[in-house]
Amino acid sequence: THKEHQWYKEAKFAMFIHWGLYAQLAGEYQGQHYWGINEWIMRRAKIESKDYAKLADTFNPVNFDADAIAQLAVDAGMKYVVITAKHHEGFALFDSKASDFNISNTPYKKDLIKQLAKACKKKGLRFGFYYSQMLDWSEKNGFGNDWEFNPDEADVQKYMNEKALPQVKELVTNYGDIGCIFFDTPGPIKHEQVLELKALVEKYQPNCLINSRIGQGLGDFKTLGDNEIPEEPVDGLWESCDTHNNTWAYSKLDFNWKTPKEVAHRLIDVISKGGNYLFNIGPKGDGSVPEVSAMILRETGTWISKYKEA
Ligand code: JFZ
Repeated sequence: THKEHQWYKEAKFAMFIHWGLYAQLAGEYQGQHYWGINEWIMRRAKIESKDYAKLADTFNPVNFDADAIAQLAVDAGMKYVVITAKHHEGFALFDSKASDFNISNTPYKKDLIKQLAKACKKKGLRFGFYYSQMLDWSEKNGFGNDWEFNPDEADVQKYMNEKALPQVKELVTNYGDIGCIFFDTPGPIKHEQVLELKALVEKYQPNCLINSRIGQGLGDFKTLGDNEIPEEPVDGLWESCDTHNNTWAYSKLDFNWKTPKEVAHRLIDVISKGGNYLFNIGPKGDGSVPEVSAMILRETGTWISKYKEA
């Protein structure tokens, strides 16, 4: 199937947003700080799902401002936004009928994906989402929680049928046009299951571009390894995804921010090889964007607009 993809080729620069219950922990659990990727804190601290689920009771990101985030993407010169609709923790940032472990069952209640999809549309940005279609540490039939469940007993097909497929269907039918989907870590999903997932997306969103991490070589564009910039140009549609510091999720202690110059250089490097640069922000537990991320993105936007005028 030929998909309309000129917008993607021309986009060059995009915003990745890693946000979930983990942002409240900000890299710390029971007094211990975990350096590195903090969206993995549930696994690194081996938190049992019933304890981790308590984070939903305190989730109330009153400082989340979808319009401000969309405007920040526009100011930075970005053309699309991809947000984690459900990461490996299993919590859905959208109102899902397929699993109660979602944002409507928190003090915040509101559907965050709906707000952001609307704000992006209003500002002329394409909207996409990240979805962890197999790794799910809150489900015994999901994959990856070997500190609480027995991996040999995981019924992968049951997980797909009861959570992943229904949630992806909700995401591709309830939030308007979806420009792209960033699936992640296909793991042991079989060929026919990947075909089923791809067919579901394309039934409702025929032009939605799907990344290579759907698995089995069935993606429309290639997602390189995290923070990977290729040595040589890469053929076809592709994307490099980059953290701003050392973690996708917010960390209260990781100050190793890339400078505007580093961001601009990595952006130009990726563009020169024909790809898109998907640059990440990790909002705090209260929904606000770390001040340094916002400042550096605005600086990068200023740099790009000067470069374009030159
Ligand atoms: C995955 C996630 O585990 C991580 O939390 C983050 O969301 C990142 C964007 O994606 O991590 C990966 C997945 C695949 C590769 C590297 C990191 N890879 O194929 O090199």
